[in-house]
Amino acid sequence: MRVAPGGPAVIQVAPDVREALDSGRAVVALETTLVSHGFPAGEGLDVALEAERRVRDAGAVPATVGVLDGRVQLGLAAGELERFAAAGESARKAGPRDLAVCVAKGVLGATTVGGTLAACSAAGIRFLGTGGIGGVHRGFAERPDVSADLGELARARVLVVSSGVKSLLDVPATLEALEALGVPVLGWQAETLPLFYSAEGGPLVPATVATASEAAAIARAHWSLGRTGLLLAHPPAESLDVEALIETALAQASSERVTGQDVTPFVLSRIHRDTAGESVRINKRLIADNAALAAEVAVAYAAR
Ligand code: PSU
Ligand code: MN
Repeated sequence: MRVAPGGPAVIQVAPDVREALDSGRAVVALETTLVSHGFPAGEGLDVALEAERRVRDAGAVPATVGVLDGRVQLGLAAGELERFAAAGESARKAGPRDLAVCVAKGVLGATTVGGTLAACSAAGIRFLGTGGIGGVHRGFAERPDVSADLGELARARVLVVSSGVKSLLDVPATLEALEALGVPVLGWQAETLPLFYSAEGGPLVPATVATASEAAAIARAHWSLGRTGLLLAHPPAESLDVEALIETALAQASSERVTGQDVTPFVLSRIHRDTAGESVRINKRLIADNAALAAEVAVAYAAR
């Protein structure tokens, strides 16, 4: 093994990703929390591979991010990706605060959107696709819980494509927080923010975009003016109303004293269980569609 002077590199970029970045070609980052924690055991790998495939089909290079063997890796080999899927809940959910701990302790860290954004900033990747970002949790006035996804979106110069904010959160409060942080929120051919599993019923977005090149132009203008990320909200192609299930699952989480980083995986797993696979199917589809849209925008951005 070759070790750089001063010790092994904390951040490692896969050769195909490095080459694409160096030649100004489109790169899309993907996260691993959804691979390890977002789906029933054994299903995460397919989700990850399908997202990578959709990124490639759209003409970009996927860089799936995770922490393993003491390094933050951007661009995972199939065998590495498999480790995140196989680990499931035993992989550490790695937000921005957890990256260094995972590196130094050699712990397998499945990066959240926030953790992935931090890695993107370090490596110069500008686009990320995911299912739904984290945000301000319901009941935040009694128990403050705000996802580090928001703080990192305020720092990273990255455009994130998601089906809005996960609807187990307080969606209007999250939109307000994004405004306070100066993060542009763009509705993809839509005037409202999607609610993750459903396209309709969310608050109005401040701006709508019609094409990938328009989204790329806004990102370019924003980055030349400011320093934050952007959220491109992509309504899911199919909708499922899970509000009643969310309320039940949140009540259960609170009575079982599930808190902090465990809340989101707990609620998602209840929804997946109680919809007999429908929510899993919709969640898989929207992740793949968001990866493809992120790639389209990345390609448009690289084209000029
Ligand atoms: N999208 C999905 N499933 C997920 C997530 C996104 O379809 O599990 C993950 C993302 O990694 C996001 C995290 O960053 O959920 C938010 O967790 P928290 O609310 O604890 O910040
Ligand atoms: Mn939290």
